[in-house]
Amino acid sequence: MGIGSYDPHSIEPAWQDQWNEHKLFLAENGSDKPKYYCLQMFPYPSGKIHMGHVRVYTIGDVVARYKRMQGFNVLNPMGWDAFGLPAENAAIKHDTHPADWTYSNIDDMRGQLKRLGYSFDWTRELATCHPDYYRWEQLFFIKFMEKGLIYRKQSPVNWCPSCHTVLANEQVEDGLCWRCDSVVQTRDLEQWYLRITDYADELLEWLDKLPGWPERVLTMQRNWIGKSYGSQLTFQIEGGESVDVFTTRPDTLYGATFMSLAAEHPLVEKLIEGKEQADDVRAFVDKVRNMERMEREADTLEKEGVFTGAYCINPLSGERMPIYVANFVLMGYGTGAVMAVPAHDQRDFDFASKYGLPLKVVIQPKKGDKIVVEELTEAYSAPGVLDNSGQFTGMDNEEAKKAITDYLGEKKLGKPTVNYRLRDWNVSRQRFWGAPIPVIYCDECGAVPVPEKDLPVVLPTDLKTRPDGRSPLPETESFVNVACPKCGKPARRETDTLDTFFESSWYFARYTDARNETAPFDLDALKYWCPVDQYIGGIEHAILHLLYARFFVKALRDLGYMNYDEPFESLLTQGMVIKDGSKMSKSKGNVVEPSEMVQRYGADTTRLFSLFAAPPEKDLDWNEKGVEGCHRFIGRLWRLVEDLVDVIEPSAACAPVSGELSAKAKEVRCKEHETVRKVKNDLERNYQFNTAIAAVMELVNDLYLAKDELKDDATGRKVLSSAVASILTVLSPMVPHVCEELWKAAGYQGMACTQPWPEYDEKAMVRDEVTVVVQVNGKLRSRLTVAADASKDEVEKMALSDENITRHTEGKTIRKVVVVPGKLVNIVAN
Ligand code: ANZ
Ligand code: ZN
Repeated sequence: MGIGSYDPHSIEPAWQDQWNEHKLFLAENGSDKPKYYCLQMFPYPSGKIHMGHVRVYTIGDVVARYKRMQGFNVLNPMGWDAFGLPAENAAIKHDTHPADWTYSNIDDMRGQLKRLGYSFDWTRELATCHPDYYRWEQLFFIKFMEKGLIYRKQSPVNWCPSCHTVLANEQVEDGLCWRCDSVVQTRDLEQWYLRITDYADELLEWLDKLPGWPERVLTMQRNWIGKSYGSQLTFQIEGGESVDVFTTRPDTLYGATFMSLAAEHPLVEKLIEGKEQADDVRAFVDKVRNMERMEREADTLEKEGVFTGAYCINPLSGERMPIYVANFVLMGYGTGAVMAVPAHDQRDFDFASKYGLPLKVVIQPKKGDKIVVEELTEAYSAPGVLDNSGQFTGMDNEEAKKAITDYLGEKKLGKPTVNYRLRDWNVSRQRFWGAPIPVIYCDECGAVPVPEKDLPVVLPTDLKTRPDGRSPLPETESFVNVACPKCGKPARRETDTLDTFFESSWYFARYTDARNETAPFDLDALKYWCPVDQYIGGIEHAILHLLYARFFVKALRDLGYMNYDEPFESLLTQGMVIKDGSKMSKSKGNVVEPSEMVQRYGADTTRLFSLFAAPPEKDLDWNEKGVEGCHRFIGRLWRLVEDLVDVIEPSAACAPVSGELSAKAKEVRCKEHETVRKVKNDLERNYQFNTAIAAVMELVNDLYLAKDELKDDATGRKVLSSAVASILTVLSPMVPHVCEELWKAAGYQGMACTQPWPEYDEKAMVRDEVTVVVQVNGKLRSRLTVAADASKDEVEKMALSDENITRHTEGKTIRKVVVVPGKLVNIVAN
């Protein structure tokens, strides 16, 4: 009797309907089972899912299904990161509203994800562009405002000319816009900032308590926060003023021979007033300020500067130090002023060499020859002992850092400080398709938050985008003109919208209680589900989204909305999908469409390939042969079960087998349990799906070889029945549809995906016989089958009398025999 041929297009939708009808993937808020929250980064609804999506959602789906089979109450939700620029651009092109484009894309993509058989709880679906979602972050915004966590400031910001909007520092990558790769410019604008720097220390400290995160991501976050211990020192300027510097090397103070200021430093104008250098300095300042940010921050920047005509005094040596404006000093770091120590800092060395400024060696190596200024070819930046440093001469330089800072501290000229690279998060965007910032400007009352009862501030749904790409909001009188909530006088609504990263900073919390209409989420629901146990997404968010989300959880915790510290317990960053050596992208023309794959091979093959072709954290190299191989394997599995349906005893599924087993049956039984163990170990060890799948493939092969012999006796049939059931259960999270179909065809009880995860039995894995390889002079010459408990002597004797071996040792003297029990015999003969 046959079970028909393998047709993914008929069985896949049918099983998806079945799972749906049985509500198998609905997560319950509260249950006796332990909870497991599996989350994958939600997609931007661009219209089509791509292979990167397939990869991450397949990985997530296997985790979710595996955990369900292990008895967890699993939350595996899906939603849409739905605000953002592409919708606006598409709307401009098609002369529609971004909402139409977005919602229709969401419908398409939901269908595509469903076709792949992912086990999402669709009842919790959310779209961040919906007022039911963003109203809550407008509430967070005004609460942040009340707490002083949000403020408005005029300052130089990153401006993307093609996106017509400002960008956060995290959204500028090597000087380019993260979204469109345009060169980012600097503009002076008044913007809203979130005080993420208030949490710099906590964000840093918690990185040590996230063992489930990849080291690489932890390091990137540490570097981004960039905590740096140093001192702030004060230098008197001749003529009255003073200037503070931030230095990590106060021990080198005696060697400071000049001072470098940032072009934007507020003292510059005062210092040059009435001086002959004034015009040159102003010209230089203009030039530097107009430089592209990328150019200015590049390591390769040619160091340049100009003398201001002013001097300050070295507080220890008493020497006069000329004050320069230098292009490599940034206003946004430390104090925007640097004490230049050319003998011990390479940038200062380059600068001093160029302008003929004096060098003074104040640190000497602990061992070896003394350094002399005349012979220096580069700065000496290693540790050492102080030299030429008055009372501090001879002191270890690490000790001197504290000693010099303390000494100046007594004169109120220095103090230890900590500096961070992290800047506050600019959250306002000059875009239309985003959540309106809930603020009203009144001439009398200033920036007034929209009262809670008036939320949400709904983004108008009847506006047209502008052909020039600018937001239509500022000109929309009906949106802009409102009464001031405080004094009632005519006022104007804020027309900037929120950075879309605002939405993705808390969506994981909304999923726990996605239909709540009176609160962002219920605290009990949050307490039950959070933190996310396993988060999966791309490495490109190593800083951006992952840093913002961590900050939100802490800030909302301090506002009483949340009750835990870190959003994501474990993080898996999957590699890219590449083809012909580069990342799949439209511009490279190397895109493989998931929908075409599904049409050709079905969802199971598509899923299997994306799991099998590479371990999850590595890049996955697309190749058609690999896909075909996966498809063939599924066909092979199908035919194996087809061949066995008549002999399978459903009650023997994953059960102990009693009675005497033949040697072959024992071997298969052993292999079955070894495979179950290996799959579990591979999944537990960083989700190594590829090796787990390879192990199952081997077992399928073994069954092909053994089945005809085993079919013939009762215990043999039980062994076969158990092995097939084990294969279908462990593969079910990966290729769920075909496993379900074969499970049913074989007559096993229930559904494959609701089976408990199979246990392995150590006793079943004890082998009677093992294969030992025999080498002569390092070359493999024979294989022996020996009893598993054979002694070393017995194995040695067998090896030496083996025909294949005697042929290679004939006429030679055996010099040495090494026996590794259960594995190998090595014979040295010459
Ligand atoms: C004197 C000195 C001597 C320095 C020496 C270094 C070595 P990190 O470690 O990144 O915190 N610096 C301070 N503010 C700066 C700014 N706004 N733009 C450019 N450079 C700035 O770097 C701190 C060091 O970078 C500071 O310590 C300062 O130079 C420089 F042998 O002071 B140092
Ligand atoms: Zn841009």
